[in-house]
Amino acid sequence: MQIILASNNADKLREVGEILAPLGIEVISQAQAGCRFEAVEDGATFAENARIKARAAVEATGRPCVADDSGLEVNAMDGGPGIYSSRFCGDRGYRETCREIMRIVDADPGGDRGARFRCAVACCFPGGDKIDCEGVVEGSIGHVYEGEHGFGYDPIFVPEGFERSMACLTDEEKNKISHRGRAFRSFAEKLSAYMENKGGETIC
Ligand code: ITT
Repeated sequence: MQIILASNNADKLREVGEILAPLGIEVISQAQAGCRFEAVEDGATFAENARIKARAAVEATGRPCVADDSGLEVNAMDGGPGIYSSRFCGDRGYRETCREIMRIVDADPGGDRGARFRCAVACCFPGGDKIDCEGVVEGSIGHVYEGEHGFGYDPIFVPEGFERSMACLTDEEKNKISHRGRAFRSFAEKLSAYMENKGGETIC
């Protein structure tokens, strides 16, 4: 089975491909499906933004599409940057943005370093059906910027039960515990139940 990921983020595409491949689902990007566009993510939640991206891709391709809206929630930033994770970085790059988050958290020595990555997945079908899932990984903001794997905020996020940042994990290790891994494995289960209900017809 093949499904379109409504994303322009090559790192996400790689991770989602690796998560879903063992479950028999091949992921292609909206660009590979022949459309290049950026949906306006003006929702108030991760779930709303994921839905906006998936719907826009369904309208452009006429095929079922899945989208991921994700980000980092930092307790010392009242849950920010949250849905603004990408915009908070802007053009300055993730190394500088990560350092800014560390400065904010370090400003209160002994304060709350808690944080989490959240990922909302929305799959939309041309007929109007939808599947929604969410995955979370709890952790904390590290004291150092470290690691070469992953992307975005991984170098400053230390998952619960680990000593080092998410960027020190290989893709395979990250996918086992990550917000995205959890959300897309749950999506794969719901998709398979949905297809059984539809009588096993090929929908993707
Ligand atoms: P698309 O909307 O095209 O999918 P995007 O990068 O803009 O790509 P989001 O709107 O979901 O995606 O923004 C999520 C941002 O949150 C992303 O750019 C990263 O900076 C950060 N983020 C999400 N998942 C992450 C992960 O697994 N590791 C590190 N940072 C992550």
